Amino acid sequence: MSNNYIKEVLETVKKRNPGESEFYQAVSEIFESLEPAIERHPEFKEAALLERIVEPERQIIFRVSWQDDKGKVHVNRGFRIQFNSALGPYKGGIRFHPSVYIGIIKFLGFEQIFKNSLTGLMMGGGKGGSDFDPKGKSESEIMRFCQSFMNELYRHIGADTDVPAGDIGVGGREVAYMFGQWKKLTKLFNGVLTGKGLDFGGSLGRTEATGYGCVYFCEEMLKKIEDSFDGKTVVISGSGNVAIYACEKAMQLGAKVVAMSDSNGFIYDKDGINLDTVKQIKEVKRERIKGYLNEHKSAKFNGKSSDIWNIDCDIALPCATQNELGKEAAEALVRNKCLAVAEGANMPCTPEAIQVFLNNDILFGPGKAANAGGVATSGLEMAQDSQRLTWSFEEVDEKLHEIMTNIYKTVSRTAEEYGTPDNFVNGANIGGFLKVARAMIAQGLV
Ligand code: NDP
Ligand code: 2IT
Repeated sequence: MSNNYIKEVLETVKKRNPGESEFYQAVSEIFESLEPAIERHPEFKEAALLERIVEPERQIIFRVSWQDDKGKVHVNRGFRIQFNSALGPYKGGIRFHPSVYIGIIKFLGFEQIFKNSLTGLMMGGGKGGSDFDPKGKSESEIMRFCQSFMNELYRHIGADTDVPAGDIGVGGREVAYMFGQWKKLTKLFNGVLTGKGLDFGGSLGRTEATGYGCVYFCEEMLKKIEDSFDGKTVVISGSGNVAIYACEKAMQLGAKVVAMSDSNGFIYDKDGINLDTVKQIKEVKRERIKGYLNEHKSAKFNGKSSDIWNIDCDIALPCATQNELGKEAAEALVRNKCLAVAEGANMPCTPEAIQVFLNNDILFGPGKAANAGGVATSGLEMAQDSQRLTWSFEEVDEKLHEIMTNIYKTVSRTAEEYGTPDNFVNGANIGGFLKVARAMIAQGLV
């Protein structure tokens, strides 16, 4: 990168946010793409747009005290980063995972700005979470934690200001507990959270949306090489919300999914994974993926999650967590003649891995485009809540499909317009950025 303005702002980001490696990684990835856009639009530099966009509008960090079933008191840290509201109310999920700290929430919030922009809906970027570890907690401990978390969060959010949803460790169960507490504290029954239960303002299709959307995006990429999911072998990391529904849609389109994982390892079933078993283990029993072998004796288990990428496949969908797919894994995929990689997770591929894909002409769909289906459908849930109406599954799924196709078109067109055809990383970063930048300039210095 040769642009001095971009370099200087990046240097400042490093200095002002020490120790926040994931945030710095997310900013540098986007900045690397922005060079042609910054050069074509001198007004961005004049408006100090990059300096402004990397600084969250508001950062909230709070104490969450809660009691376990034995009466012992625990203290966790809660976060909500209200990053950018140029395009609409702050919007983005909440993550409960012991690794959570400010650097992770800021990386996720930053990505969310551009992802939400790409959906074409009216949503700004935000993210929240806690270093609370839901693993091994009882149902009532989860409920009490969610209530304590909302006891502080409620004063910062609102259906027209900031609308949280799920992410790692936060699904329908946690969203419902948080919604209950929101209602208790504010008396408001509205669309303040998305991913709610279908009986109380949730949208059909939201559960499936991120995984389905990722496959729809990948399908569009495959059309470029006149190919499809039909008959393909697919490897998917993770076995949570995104992974399960990416698997479901890939299978519906005629693919065979042979491997899935969790943080303890991966399963390989050469005949194709039985998704009902995975759903039973993960959605109902909340157990480890290794349990798959109890019902499918011919399947194999490997205790090293990252080795999943050594499996021969045509399509790889990383759907677990950030930086789970590095350079060596990318080289293994290239050796095995993988055709396409679409990121269901946020930033799962390291910059070195992405470079390997781009250098080897592997179709690569970056997360902020490929996994935007989840937040897009959250946007559709907000629309239904505002209307006090619910749409059918087919209607929501059709809109999701259309949004993913449009994102692909934007990303692909922008990549071309800015001189790097088929580089969907540049296409997504520039495509998402331009709209936010224009809106920020139009709205003045506020
Ligand atoms: P879940 O909590 O439902 O599932 C996460 C899955 O990833 C679990 O199988 C988990 O395993 C696995 N995982 C987590 N950390 C690791 C690790 N270090 N190594 C291997 N596996 C790991 O979360 P989601 O499915 O909702 O989220 C997955 C990814 O998708 C995240 O990056 C999230 O930010 C992103 N995303 C989610 C959206 C959504 O709508 N939910 C929307 C867009 C992106 P284990 O149980 O062992 O921890
Ligand atoms: O990363 C993401 O886009 C999400 N976790 C979903 C956010 C949302 O508001 O639905």
